[in-house]
Amino acid sequence: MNKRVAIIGAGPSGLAQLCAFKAAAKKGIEIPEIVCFEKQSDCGGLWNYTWRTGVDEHGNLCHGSMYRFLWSNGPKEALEFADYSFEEHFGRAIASYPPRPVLLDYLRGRAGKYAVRKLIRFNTCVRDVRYDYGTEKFIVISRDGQNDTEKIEKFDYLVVASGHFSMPNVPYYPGFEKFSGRILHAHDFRDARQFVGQEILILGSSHSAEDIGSQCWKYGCKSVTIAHRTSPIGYEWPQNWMEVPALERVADGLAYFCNGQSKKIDSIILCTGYKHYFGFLPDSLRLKTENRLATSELYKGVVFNPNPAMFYLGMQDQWYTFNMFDAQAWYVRDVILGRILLPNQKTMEDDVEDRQRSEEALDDDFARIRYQGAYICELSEDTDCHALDIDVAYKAFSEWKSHKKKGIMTYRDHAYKSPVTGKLSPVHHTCWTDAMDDSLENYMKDC
Ligand code: FAD
Ligand code: NA7
Repeated sequence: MNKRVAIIGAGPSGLAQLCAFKAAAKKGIEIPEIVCFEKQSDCGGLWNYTWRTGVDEHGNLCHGSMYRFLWSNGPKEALEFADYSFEEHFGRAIASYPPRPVLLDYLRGRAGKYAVRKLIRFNTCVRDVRYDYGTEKFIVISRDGQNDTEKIEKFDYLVVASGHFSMPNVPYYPGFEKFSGRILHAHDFRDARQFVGQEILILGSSHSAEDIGSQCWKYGCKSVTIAHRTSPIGYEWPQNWMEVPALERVADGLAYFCNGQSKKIDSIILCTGYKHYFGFLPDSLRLKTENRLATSELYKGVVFNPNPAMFYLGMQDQWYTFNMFDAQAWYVRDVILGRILLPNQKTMEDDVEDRQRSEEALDDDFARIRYQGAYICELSEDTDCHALDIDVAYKAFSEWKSHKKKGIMTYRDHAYKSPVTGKLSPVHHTCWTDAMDDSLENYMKDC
């Protein structure tokens, strides 16, 4: 097979694609030539923490949106790789909400198991892609930031695995330009200790708002005020925490909300979500979708309908992550290998509409989690992707939800059953509110 495949990104999605091809090769199946472009100096995507904000060391947009002391915000049992348990990686069962370095180590361990590193060009940013309709090739222009060299290459298939939680959505509110405190987006939040003693205002009422607020609270900010545009998050928050309706304006160090209330504030953190952004793609190849479970334009959530030689991984809003990327990557691999034949254009477009209609009929998060679990199973059924016990993973999710309801600062102290080993994970040695050291070494201390 003398075809060439380009993969953009060596985060969890890109790594899944590399592992999928390697798994086929191990079975003696001939695979195409693969080049994975990664602009960072190592793999792991968002899990690869950087202190940088703005631009990276090579002048590219800084990818990282994760921060120090970030602990998994969902149970690890719900993202476990079916072919590589946490127990296999760490040599023993570990607690259910690992901090970021532990999950990064696990991800890299799986990449090591499949020996995919040599397929990745690190420090290499894809700057531009074009499609030549005559030769049916993708022309990929990349820059090696370390050697300051450019390459122009041709590929038969393109897999975009560049993530979609990196380009901040930054709204404006009157008075921002005169506010003397710090205004930053969650993308640039790096360390809660910068807000010790401060009264912070958070805009947004989703995952980032909840977690960054919790971080700031845990590390000693004076108060947290969360302003919601649509509806409050609604947990029972600690005393120095309040939820208020939408922000109207900021003036003289005070935030004014649309119910007439006002509050003194020192810093504003915009937890207002991210944009699907692909600065390296022309309009004809660029995915345009909302952050939702059933993305627009993608047959089976991965094949780009306007050009089915192109694929996108991990572009959905995510309950499941690592194991969903696996199901997607195995599916994409089999389309590229010709083991799965794509239907006609109309069927592919109808598939998107059907999925979106089904998503719109879901009425709560439990239904949404089940929907995404069913999607993983649907894709996996068409390939030899390792089967995941989705019911056990779902159970971890549903217990997680109820634990959060019982205590937003204590839910991480619980443990769940692994869908891979079937064993109940141990409880962590320290309660999350007291666990200030997020290092791998500390986490792995005797449980
Ligand atoms: P990413 O991890 O974003 O990786 C994309 C990769 O593509 C990066 O390495 C990037 O450098 C590279 N890239 C981008 N553009 C280019 C280019 N032009 N050229 C070359 N390389 C490029 N998920 C969970 O399961 N649990 C959690 O607790 C959790 N917490 C999160 C907390 C935060 C703050 C955020 C933002 C996300 C969190 N997530 C969490 C979700 C996260 O999106 C996934 O876990 C996962 O990282 C997505 O993998 P990905 O490979 O699709 O994208
Ligand atoms: P999400 O889940 O996309 O949420 C974005 C939030 O921002 C959501 O509550 C929005 O309110 C709110 N938002 C968006 N625009 C505005 C404006 N203009 N004003 C006020 N509020 C606004 O992003 P997250 O960062 O929380 O989560 C993304 C990932 O990062 C996730 O995987 C996490 O694990 C970490 P809405 O409800 O639409 O009114």
